[in-house]
Amino acid sequence: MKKTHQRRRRTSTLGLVCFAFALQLLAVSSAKADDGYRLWLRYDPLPANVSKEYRALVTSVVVQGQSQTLDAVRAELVGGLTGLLGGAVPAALKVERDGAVVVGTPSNSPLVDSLDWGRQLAALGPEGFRIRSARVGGHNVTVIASQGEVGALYGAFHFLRLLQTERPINRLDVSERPRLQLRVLNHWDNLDRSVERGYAGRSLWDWDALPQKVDPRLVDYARANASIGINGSVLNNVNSNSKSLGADYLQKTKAIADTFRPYGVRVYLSARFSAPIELDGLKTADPLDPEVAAWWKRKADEIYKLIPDFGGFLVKANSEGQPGPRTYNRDHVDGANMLAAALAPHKGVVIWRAFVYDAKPGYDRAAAAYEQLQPFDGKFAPNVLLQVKNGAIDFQPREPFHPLFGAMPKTQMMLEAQITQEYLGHSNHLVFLAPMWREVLDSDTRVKGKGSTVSKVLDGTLFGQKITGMAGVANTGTDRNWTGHDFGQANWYAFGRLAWNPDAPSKQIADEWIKMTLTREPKALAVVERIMLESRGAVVDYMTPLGLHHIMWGGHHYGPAPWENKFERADWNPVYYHKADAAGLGFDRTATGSNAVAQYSPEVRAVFADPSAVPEKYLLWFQHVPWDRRMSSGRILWDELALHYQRGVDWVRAARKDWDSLSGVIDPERHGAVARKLEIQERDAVAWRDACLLYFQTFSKRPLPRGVEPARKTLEEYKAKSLLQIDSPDH
Ligand code: GCW
Repeated sequence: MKKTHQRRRRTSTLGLVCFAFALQLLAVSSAKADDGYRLWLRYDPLPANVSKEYRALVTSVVVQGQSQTLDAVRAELVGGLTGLLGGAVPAALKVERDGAVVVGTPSNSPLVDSLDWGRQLAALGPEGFRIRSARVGGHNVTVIASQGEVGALYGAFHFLRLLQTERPINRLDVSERPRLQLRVLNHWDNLDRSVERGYAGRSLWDWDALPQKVDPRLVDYARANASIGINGSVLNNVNSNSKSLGADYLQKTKAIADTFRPYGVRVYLSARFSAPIELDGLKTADPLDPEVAAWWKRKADEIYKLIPDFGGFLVKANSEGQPGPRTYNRDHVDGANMLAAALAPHKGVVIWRAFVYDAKPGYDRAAAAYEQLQPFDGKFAPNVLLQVKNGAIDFQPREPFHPLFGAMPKTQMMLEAQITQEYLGHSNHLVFLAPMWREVLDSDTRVKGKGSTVSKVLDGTLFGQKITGMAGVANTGTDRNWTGHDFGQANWYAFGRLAWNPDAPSKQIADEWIKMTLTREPKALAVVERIMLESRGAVVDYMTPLGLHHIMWGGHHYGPAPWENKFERADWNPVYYHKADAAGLGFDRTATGSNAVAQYSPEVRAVFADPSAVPEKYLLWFQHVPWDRRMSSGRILWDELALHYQRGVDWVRAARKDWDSLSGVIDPERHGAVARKLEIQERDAVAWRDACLLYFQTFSKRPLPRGVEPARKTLEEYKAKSLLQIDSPDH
């Protein structure tokens, strides 16, 4: 009896010691833990030797003038610099010593005005800025100046980025202006706070609590956007509910717009074409009906009374069941121009989506948007932009550039990129999307000779369009780290940087983001950068190599299902896209097939249609080729395909090892979270390889080449459950 008691006492002492130790551990690790909320605006202290140098150059923040935007500039700089330099950098009213950071516009800052930079600043526009090391009042200072307050804010973020990325700031002479005007996030957020294709929690907009209560998080959302130059946000899903345009919801939207305004983020709404019927009982939404046009005019007036800087309407018309002008036997121009007329007096724009395709038997979906819209070139009103997805199908891991780019020289065209990873492993896969967007932006349409790149179509260099822009379907939600996967933040960041400068290199974007967000330790930086830059190629390898596309599972598009053929619409089924048969694989879009290649300029068409010239990365997108077609490696198609899948799997395994090696460098919370996601990514990559190869093998009837691992499960097993139905730590 006594013995037992003693033993128990000993155990409990041991227990206490363990508990204390655990507490200590927790204290140590939680000091370093990071939940990712701060994104790339962390402002943790720089290494002592670095901050010492900066300290001499940065001693105070002088923002003259008063406005919400200027308050934001002051707060960001004081907070950011104080954090980075590990000691107070106070706000001051005037330049009292060396190291002042003077920020403002000529009209709100006498100091900036005294520099006489009016001409240069005018050339950079209200969103552009100039940062220069200068002498003011006998002191060495840094001046951040712009014609507009938002430009000054952008300049402040740029300056902070220089410090965050440890760049020299002693002899600054920077001039920047955004290359595209509308740099807009598209939120596919529904009014019930679900997010279509959202994988990071719920919608950030709490419609029930609005307008009385505005979540303070929305300020951080706006700050984050401003820090990368995003200046617009379409709040609601393009599959839209007319309620968003009702009087009560407009009050809520106004509250959001008021919150975003100091940060230069303008609010837009997706407009449901049938809203006049649904909200006010009109008999029709026919765009040529005068009552309908008058209704939209009144609606626009109502909106601008509440939100004077409202951006405009985004419209998904006559696509996937959405109403539109064609419902009334009118065309896209009738619809877009009617809305444009309502917005024009207020300087608003209509962003008309080009994602349109019909359910016609035997046609090629990839050719549909061009067929429907290209004939309208030159017919759209001056305040209409056509928003075109990067490729002709739908945000696949790889698509050749959309044939509409370059094909409508008299139409203002925006690019629609998808930041959220609908087809790229949701928020489970680490995929850095900048290289994918670069591929499209750098694609040469050849319409005006060599060098007629998509980025030149977009920024107006090629055709001189007046309004330019780029949209990104957002990946944000209420998850503490905003994007579900910590690396999803990098895609939000990359979108902003590319919309600002469509020629920005992926490596530079990755480098900035890593330094600001994860680590500046050189070895770790190099490892993470390599993982990021390779990741998109890897996802293409293990999902859809050599031009395959749209072979994802069901409606959720997660995981492989190349066998799927159950949707009543042919073009929603994977078998429609890969066309595997005993003879070979791939969609024939040449003259012997759908001839969609004809939509490209003659030079591009000649390449895509030529079996010996088409880049192998697009081979199965454009051509149906035999299983034993010789590839540039000397291998036959089947072997090459199998080896690509294997290479994708191998990459994920290597990335996991590399990531594990960083465990001491990156805070444990984010390191652990990413490691768990990479585990899922490996599981998924294996499933993709196995399921696709097992299935395609039923046609190719060939053995797996050497170096490709045998499948883990049978084809039947892979067909039985989607990856979303299989338990995994996080999904
Ligand atoms: O990518 C597809 C998605 C739909 C989306 C549609 C579109 C908003 O599967 O969820 O709807 O495209 O872009 O309109």
